[in-house]
Amino acid sequence: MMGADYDLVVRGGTLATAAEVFEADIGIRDGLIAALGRGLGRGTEEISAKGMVVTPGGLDSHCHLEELGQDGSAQEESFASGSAAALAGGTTSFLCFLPQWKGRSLADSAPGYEARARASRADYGFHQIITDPTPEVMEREVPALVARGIRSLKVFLTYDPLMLTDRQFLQVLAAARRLGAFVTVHCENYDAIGWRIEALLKAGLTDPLQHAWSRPPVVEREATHRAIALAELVDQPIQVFHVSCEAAAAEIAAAKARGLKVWGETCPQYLTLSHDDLQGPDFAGAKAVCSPALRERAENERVWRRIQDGTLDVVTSDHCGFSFATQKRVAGSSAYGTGAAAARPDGTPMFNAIPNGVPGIETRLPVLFSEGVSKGRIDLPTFVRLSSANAARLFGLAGRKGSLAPGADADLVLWDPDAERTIRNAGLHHAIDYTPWEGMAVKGWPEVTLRRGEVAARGGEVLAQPGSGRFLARGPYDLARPRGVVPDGFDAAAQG
Ligand code: DUC
Ligand code: ZN
Ligand code: ZN
Repeated sequence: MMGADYDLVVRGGTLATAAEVFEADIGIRDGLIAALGRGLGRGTEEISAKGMVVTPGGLDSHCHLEELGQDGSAQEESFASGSAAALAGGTTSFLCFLPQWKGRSLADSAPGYEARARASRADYGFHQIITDPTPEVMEREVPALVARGIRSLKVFLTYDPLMLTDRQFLQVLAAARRLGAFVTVHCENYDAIGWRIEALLKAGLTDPLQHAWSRPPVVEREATHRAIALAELVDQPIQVFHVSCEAAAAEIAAAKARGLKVWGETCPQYLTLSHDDLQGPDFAGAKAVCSPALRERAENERVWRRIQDGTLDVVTSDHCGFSFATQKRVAGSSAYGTGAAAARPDGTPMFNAIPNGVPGIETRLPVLFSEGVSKGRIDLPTFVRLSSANAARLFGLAGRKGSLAPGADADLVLWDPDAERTIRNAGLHHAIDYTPWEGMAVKGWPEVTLRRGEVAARGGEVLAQPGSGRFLARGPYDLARPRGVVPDGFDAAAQG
């Protein structure tokens, strides 16, 4: 008897790529997609995808897992738990963050972090956060990192322990340009936030809702405008992270219209949650404190429109989990906050000392599929671009991730487009004690997730073992190259 043609055939699904939707089988060999077509030959194993939509596995290019604080302590969400949640939610790879702390080298800022990441069940890579761009860091450590395939830098324009001045930001942009690295930016105006916080506290306004009042859209718009202008000055491609509002998105749209290499990211929280979620009994609003802050309800639809018109290219989770019982209710328990450990008489933190972040690595794609595809706001190719394909292009993983073409990693998700579920924290795999989407009804569910040709999750059960994820080293790629347009023809970045 003849041997099988493939290790695995996923048969009879409706395939969705970044460009089109069509019926085909997928033949998989050695963890890679080997062939697409109707009536493919036999596989040693076969999975029926009849009635299912098959997309590339999700690439979550922005999440915080087991991140190390200044004191070396790690975030509660481990690589093992966070990656289990990712796979159950249809995400097969992610990019997370190596921190740097001011006054320290990169090597001293995150000892052992890469070893911790080896426990991941999903494929993973890193962005390097830069908070202190000394010549030693930028001229010795960052080039070595880039050579090892860590080819993107993240900078913050706010948060005391993290923020860069404009001059430092320019230095990072210039170094990235010389190295062919990509830069991602958290855009909020540090001084404006500090000034508003002081005034709110003086007025005795300390509830979680005032987190949003302390950093309204204009604060994000200003920093987005500034980040884009400085990137234009240096001629360095950037992505603006977690766009929460029309005002900031409009800055990105204007930059794109002028031909700049500027891309935008948003997250499900800015598409579905609002000021309403920052209020509620028993300090529940703290669960939805993240930065940029949630906006008024009407803003959700404006952000959807910026997805529809192509301004926003990627939807990530910005998963940054702090359990309600142990962290959200504990003042100043993370660098992602803007206050000292200031507590109110009942022991809950002032709004500015609540750790910023929401957990969403598992719910990212079900929420996007349901609110986007099932409700008719986006089509399937747009879903694929937002959930994996565009991130793969932006971060040097095109051809490997976010693609259903032969030669790509066989990372696939089989969606039941008609499945109706209710999101419950009890059913999620992350380590956090709540989800901001508790009780949300969704239509469309990732029933089976394949990672490099293996069933990694099925029906809510995670099968991939800790340590089975692979590090994604990223080489040079065109999208990260500058345009070659500098003011007066003088390339300041090239001077070192
Ligand atoms: N915003 C968050 O809400 N959490 C992590 C970091 C960030 O920028
Ligand atoms: Zn950020
Ligand atoms: Zn983040």
